[in-house]
Amino acid sequence: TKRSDVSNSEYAKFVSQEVPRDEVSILNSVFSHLAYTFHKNPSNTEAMDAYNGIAFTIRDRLLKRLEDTDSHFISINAKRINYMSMEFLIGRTFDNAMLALGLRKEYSAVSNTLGFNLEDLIDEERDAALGNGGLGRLAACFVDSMACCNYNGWGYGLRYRYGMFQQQIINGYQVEAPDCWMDNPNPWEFPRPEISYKVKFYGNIAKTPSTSSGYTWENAVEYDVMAFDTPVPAFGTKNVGNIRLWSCKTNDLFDLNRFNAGDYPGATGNMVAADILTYVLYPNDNQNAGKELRLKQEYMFVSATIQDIIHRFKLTGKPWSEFHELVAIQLNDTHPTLGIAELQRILVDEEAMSWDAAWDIVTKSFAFTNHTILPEALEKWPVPMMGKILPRHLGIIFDINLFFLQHVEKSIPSEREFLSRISIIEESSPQQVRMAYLAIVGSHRVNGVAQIHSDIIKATIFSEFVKVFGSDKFVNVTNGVTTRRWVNQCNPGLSALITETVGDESWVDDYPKAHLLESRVNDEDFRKRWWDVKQANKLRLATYIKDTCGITVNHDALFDIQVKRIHEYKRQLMNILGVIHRYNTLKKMTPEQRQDQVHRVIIFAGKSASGYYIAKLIIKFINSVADVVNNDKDIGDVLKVVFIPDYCVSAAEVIVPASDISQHISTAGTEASGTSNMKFVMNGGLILGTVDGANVEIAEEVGDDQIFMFGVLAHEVDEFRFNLRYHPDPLDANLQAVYDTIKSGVFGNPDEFNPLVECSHGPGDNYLVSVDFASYLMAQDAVDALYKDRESWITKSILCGSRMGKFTSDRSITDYAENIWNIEPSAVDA
Ligand code: NTF
Repeated sequence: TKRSDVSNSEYAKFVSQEVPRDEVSILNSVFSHLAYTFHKNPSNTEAMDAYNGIAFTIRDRLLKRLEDTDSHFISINAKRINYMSMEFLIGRTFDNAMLALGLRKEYSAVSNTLGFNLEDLIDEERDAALGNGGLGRLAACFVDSMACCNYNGWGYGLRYRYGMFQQQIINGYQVEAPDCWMDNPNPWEFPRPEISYKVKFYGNIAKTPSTSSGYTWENAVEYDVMAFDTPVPAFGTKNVGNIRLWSCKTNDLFDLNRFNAGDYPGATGNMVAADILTYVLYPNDNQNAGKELRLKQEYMFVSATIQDIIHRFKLTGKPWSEFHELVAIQLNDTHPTLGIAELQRILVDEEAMSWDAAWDIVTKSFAFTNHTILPEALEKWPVPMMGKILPRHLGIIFDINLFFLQHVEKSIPSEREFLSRISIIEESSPQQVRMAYLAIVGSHRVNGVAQIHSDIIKATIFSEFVKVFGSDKFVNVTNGVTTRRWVNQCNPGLSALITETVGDESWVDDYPKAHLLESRVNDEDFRKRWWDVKQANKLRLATYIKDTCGITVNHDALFDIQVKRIHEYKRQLMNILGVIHRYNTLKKMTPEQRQDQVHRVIIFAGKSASGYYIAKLIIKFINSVADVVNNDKDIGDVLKVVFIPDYCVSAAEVIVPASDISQHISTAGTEASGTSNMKFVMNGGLILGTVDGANVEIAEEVGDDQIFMFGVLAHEVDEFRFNLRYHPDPLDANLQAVYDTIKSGVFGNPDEFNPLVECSHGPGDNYLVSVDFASYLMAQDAVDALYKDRESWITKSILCGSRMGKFTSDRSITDYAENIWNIEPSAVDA
C-alpha cells in the first residue's frame, strides 16, 4: 500500500544514516535520554542516572548494529550457530561496549561534562551473573568471539530473575544472599513480547492414527515463554552478537474469578508456578542436584529455543533436507540435551516426518561439548520423574535408545554386558536417563575442552562409544578467553604496552600478534615499564582488598592468588595447609631471618555451592587461618592471607591483572581445562600448577621453564588412591606438623576442622592432597627463590605474556567453525 511504501522508504533513509560519533552529538543524545527516558536534568542527575543516560545512548548504537547484522545474515542465507547454554556469566557490559564501539574517550569526556568520573559510573553497573563459573564464563567469551570473528552465532539461555547468589562472609562463614540484579533498569536487554512460544509439561500420551508418528501429547499444562535479547558488542567489526534469554509470561495466568472470591493465593498460584521456572540459577558447579524444578528449567529453555530455531529456518523457505546446512546447534554440556528429543518430537509428531528422516536431521545438526568427568557432575534423570513431566520425550528417548542398541548389536556383535554399559537408560532402581549418552548418540561431534581432557574422555567415560562410532567423532577444542575483556579492558596499562609494541590495536582481535612483546625482553626501559604496570595493578587490588575486607596489604609483596569455585578437586585445602606450613616455618625464625623471606600476600576468593558442606568448611577454615596469621605481630607484613568475598566477573577484572603467581592445582585428571589460568598468564602472571587441563598446553606454549609444575600425573591417580586405602605411606612430616598446629586449637575448635584433616590424608584423601603435598611445597620454594631474582622473574613474566596467542577464544571459535560447525565468517559492510 501507498502508506507503507512511503514509510518504508523514509525508514530506509533513516536507518542508513550513520549514528554520529562526535562528543557533542553523544552529549545531546545523553541529555535526551536523561530527560525523556529517565525524567532527569543535569541538576538532579545522580551517578546511577548518569550511568543509565549514557548506557542508553550506547544501547541505541548497539541496536542499530544488531539490526544491520541480522539483515545481513538473512540476506545471504548464512548458516547460524545456536550456542545453547543454561549459563552465561556475562558480568558488566558498559565498559566493554564503549571499547568495542571505539568511543571510550568520547564517553569519558561526556561523563566529565555531566560532573562524573567515568570509572565511578562503571561501578554503578550490576554484574549479569547468570552462571556459576568456568562453563558460564566460557559461553560469554564464545559469544563475544563469534561476533568479533563475524560468525552468525547466537547464544540461547534463560533469563534468571536471581543470578549467582551474593556471597557474604560472616564470622568466616559463607552466607548466601539473593542476587537481585534486576532491581535497576537494564539498558542491555530488549523484551521481545512478539517472540513467544508455548511450552508444555505433564499430561499423557495418546495413540492417534491421525498423526504420522501415531502419538499425541494430551492434557499438558501450557506456558507462554517469551524472548529477551541481549546484544553482544563486538570489537573491530560492525557485527554484533546476540544472547536470547527466555522467561515465562505470567500476566494472563492471573485468575480473576478466584481473586473476586477472596482466594488471593489461589488467584496467583498459576502465575507463581510459571514465574518460578526462571526464578533462580542453580548454584552448582561440577555438581548435579537432580531437582525436578531444574528439569523443568532445562526443558522450558530447550523447547523455546528449538521452536525459535525452527521458526527462523522456515522463514528461509528451504526444504527440511537443508536444515543442517543452515543450522548448527552446540550443546554446552548436557544441560540442553533434551533439545535432541525435542527436535525429534517436533519433526515426527508435528511435521509428519518419518523417524529416520528426522533422526538424520537431528544428528547432523547437534554437537556436544563435555566439560567434566567428575561422576557427581554427570547428569542423570530418574525415568519416573521424566515420565511424569515429559511423557512424550521419555518415549522418544526409549526409542532412540532401542534403535541405537539394535544398531550396535548388528555392527559389533556384543554381549549383553556391553549393551547395558552403553545404554542411554541405566538399569538402576529406579532407571535413569544418562544425559551424556543421549548427547553422544544424538550428535555428530563430541568434544572435550583441552587436549588432555579430550584424551581422557575417550579413554575412560566415553571409551565404549569410541568403539561404536569410531575415533573421529571425538575431537578436542581447547578453551580460550576473550582478549577484549581479559586484557584490553581489565588491564589498560598492559594494553598500552602491547599497542605500542605492535604499532596499533590490531592485537585485540588478533592476539597471536602479542608475540612481538618478546622482541623487547632485553630492553631495559620496556622491562621497567612491564614491572611498573604489574605494580600499579597490585596497588589497585590492594585498595580493593582494603575496601572489601578491611585488610591492609603491601603491594610490594609477592601476590599469590587462587580464585575459582571452592571444590575439593581444586584443592584450595592444599593451598591453605601450605599456608600453615609457611606460618610454622616463619614462627621458628628470628625476626631478622623472617624479614629476609619473600613477603607474600596469599589471596583466595570463590563461592561454594550452598549445599556443599566440605567446601563451605574450607571457606571457614581459610578465614580462621587468615585471622590468626594477619594478627600475629611476629609475622607482620611477611605473610598476609586474604579471602575476598563475593568473587564475580567484575572482581576478577581487578584480581587477574594483579597476580605474580596464581595457583591451578587440581588433582591431575580432574580439571577439564580451566580458563582463569589463561587469563592470569596473558596478564603477565606466572602459574603454579599440576599437569592438568589447559595447564599442559600453556606449558607447551610458554615453555616448561616458565611454569612451576608439580604433582602426580593423571594416569597415576588411581594407583595412589588404591595405595592410600590399602597400603598407606607414613605421613609426610610437614603435613603432620600442620595437623598438629590445627589440633593445638590456634585456629579455633579443632573438632570443627577435623573433617578437613580426614579428607586430606589416608583413605579419605580422594584428591591426593597428602600425596602431592611435599612436591607442592618444593614448587612453592622454587617460586620464592625466583622472586628474589627480580630480573629473571621479569624475563619469565614477559615471555609468558607474549606466548599466549593460542588461548584467545577467537582461536577456539575458529576451531569449532572449521571442525564442527562447517560455517564461514561474513562481515556486515564487507
Ligand atoms: C568446567 N565444567 C570445568 O570444570 C573447567 O575446567 C572448564 O574450564 C570449564 O568447564 C569450561 O570448559 C563445569 O563447570 C561443569 F559444569 F561441566 F562441570
